Amino acid sequence: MDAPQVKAALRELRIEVPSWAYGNSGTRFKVFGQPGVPRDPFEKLADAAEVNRYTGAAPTVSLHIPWDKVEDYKALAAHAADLGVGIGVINSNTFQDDDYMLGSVCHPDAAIRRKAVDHLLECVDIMDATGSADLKLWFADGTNYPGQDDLRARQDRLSESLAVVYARLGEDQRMILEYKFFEPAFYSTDVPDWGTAYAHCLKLGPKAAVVVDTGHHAPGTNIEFIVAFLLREGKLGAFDFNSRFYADDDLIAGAADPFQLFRIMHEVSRGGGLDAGVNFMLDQCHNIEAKIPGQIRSVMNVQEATAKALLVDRVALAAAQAAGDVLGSNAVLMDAYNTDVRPLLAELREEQGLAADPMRAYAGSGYAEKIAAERIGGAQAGWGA
Ligand code: LRH
Ligand code: MN
Repeated sequence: MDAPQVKAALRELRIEVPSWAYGNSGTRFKVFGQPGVPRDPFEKLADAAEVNRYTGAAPTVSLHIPWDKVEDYKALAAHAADLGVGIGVINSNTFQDDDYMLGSVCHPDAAIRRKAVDHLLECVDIMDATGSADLKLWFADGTNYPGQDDLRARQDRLSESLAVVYARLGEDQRMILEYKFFEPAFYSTDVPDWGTAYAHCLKLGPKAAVVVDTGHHAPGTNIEFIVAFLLREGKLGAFDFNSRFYADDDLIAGAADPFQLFRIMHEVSRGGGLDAGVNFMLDQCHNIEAKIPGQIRSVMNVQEATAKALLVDRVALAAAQAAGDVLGSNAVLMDAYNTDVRPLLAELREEQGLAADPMRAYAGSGYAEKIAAERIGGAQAGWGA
């Protein structure tokens, strides 16, 4: 692709931002508050809209229920529209209720499983109200000690619960299933890896696909292989972009390993994933850094990784690969990766009527000072954990 073609593809790239990135977050050791943090979903949407204002590439916001519970979801969707954004994926939450200590949809007790399924069905009702297409399911379900529960029976319970929710989905709705290899469970997790998620999605049907969260893999996992495989099977539903040095650190996408993000976006673009209905989302926590700039930086990092991936000379790469030219084919990829795409992206932004440098433009907007002054009192939003 030449520069104009890369720009054309980048104009179509949409990165969904998570409402919870604008609230307080932290670790079991401490959750630090920050000035101006939103107190409700309406204020979260206002902050998310700032990310779209300066990047032009983040027009939807994913919600998390009940963190974003409101009386009137249509009013929330209308508020989003007034801000120039839309409500995206609806995330369920079956990991914070006291009843879910031994699991939710995999819990030994049928009444607890029913409660969890009812929450998932409520999330589909919310999708009907907000016009959202995707129900995102991540389950903390698992065990901490060998023998604590029957691993096979938990899969039976999971499969049964998912089938009930799948049957409720509307024509244009999907369920996207996210896996994670550990935490909060420390011995077994019921959806621990892409294979388990893929197998359940295959059994459910065409409206079920897999979510790849970059922080949910054992160290050393080749995530771009998983991406290539799921794309080939038409079962890559969405991404939760973030980065990590150790575990599910939920750091800024590309911050810890920009080369990995490039390799992932190379497999995405090579596999047709840029126009295959894959939902590109951020799933991050800005525990100590300013949240809106953190989100703007994250969108820019995904844009940069994608631009580099689109610059890969596919013809030269295919020829070198066919010739078994190990160093040659690797060099083709590294040439693209080592290309400074920031001038191209700055040019694209100016062509879109945006500031060339979104971080500088936001810093100069006075918005951070405005919300810090206005948002006095009330309870700052957070995970409520
Ligand atoms: C779980 C997870 C999931 C969300 C939560 C905010 O670790 O990645 O996607 O529900 O973070
Ligand atoms: Mn996630």
